[in-house]
Amino acid sequence: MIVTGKNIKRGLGICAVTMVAAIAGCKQAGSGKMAARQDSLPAGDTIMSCTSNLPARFAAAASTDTIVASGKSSYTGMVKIPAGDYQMGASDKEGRPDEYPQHAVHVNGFYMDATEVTNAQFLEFVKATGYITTAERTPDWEELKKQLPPGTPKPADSLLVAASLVFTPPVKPVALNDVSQWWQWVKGADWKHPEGPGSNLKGKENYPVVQVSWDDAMAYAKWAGKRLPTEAEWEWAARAGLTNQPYTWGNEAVEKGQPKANIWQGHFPDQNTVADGFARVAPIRSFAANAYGLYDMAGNVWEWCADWYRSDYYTQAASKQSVNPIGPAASYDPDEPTVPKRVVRGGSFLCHASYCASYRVSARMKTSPDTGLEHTGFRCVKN
Ligand SMILES: [Ca+2]
Repeated sequence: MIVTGKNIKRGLGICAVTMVAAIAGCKQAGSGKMAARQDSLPAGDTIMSCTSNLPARFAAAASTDTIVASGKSSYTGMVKIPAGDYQMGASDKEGRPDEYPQHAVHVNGFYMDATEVTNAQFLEFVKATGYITTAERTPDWEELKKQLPPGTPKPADSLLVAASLVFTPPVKPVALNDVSQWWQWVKGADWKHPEGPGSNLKGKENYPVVQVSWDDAMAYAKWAGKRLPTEAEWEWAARAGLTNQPYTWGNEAVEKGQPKANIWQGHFPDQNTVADGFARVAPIRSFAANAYGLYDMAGNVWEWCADWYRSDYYTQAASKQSVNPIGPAASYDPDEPTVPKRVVRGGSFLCHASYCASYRVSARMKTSPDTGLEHTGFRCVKN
């Protein structure tokens, strides 16, 4: 049975008090196969957006105010991305509605980290600054309720704890409109314990740091003397000089030939054949770089961008010349209007063709800036 939005909420009880954060790996209603599924549902049933019905995400506010640039900023590990003009957005019919219309963008040249920021790099930052990430802080209800619809009751104290979202695959097929079937709010999950308190970073120095919020990524970037890429820079870099190709490597289907990226193979989210060698996060540089020398611009972990997310931003952007666009002035996600969100790009190890094709260069997703997830990290850029 397809679970409706109504009984999902009932089933989750207090855990659905907030439905903050975004999940990667989702096909929004209104496009592709999800639209087809929607059409086949009995009247009254609704495919919910991938950003709804996530287990409670009670984040604490972080601040970068106390972070000071290390003064050791370098271009080591970065590659030069040339200036150029391109058509931003989906050029084919595979995109979600927010990838249209394609529109002309000019981007100045910049440097970009060749890889996602690693646990070793993030550790260096934490050691130097004493920074405590969002997921390690106890949430403040007074702050939290500002993001929630008016009248939302205070959740149980047992839920207002330092925690983060961990991928917890179900043992059998589940309705793909209910991300709470594979995401769990886990006390003690944070960047040092990405899969929960029983996990650690031993041997994972060269893995991308995950369970970091947008605020955490901004703090790191400030310390490193860098910044987060704009969404336009990110897509330009992912396209790597190719024109209107769907993937960072060109147009060959993702599952054809040699593994091209760390994604999901098999049946999502209950069966992963691990044909690409990785069930969860993979070490950086495990797959071929794109033509600019950038690794993992598709799959592995989602990457935070600087921009606010607006579902209709491309409609606005198409009406004027876009030179080094920095995104909309404010966020608006019609799926969760009370929750401001930032853009994430690139897809993750949870992306699968049947459900999410966010390893496509134009795919956009949105996540509230205080959210940490096991499949979300970042890389930096520098002028
Ligand atoms: Ca994989």
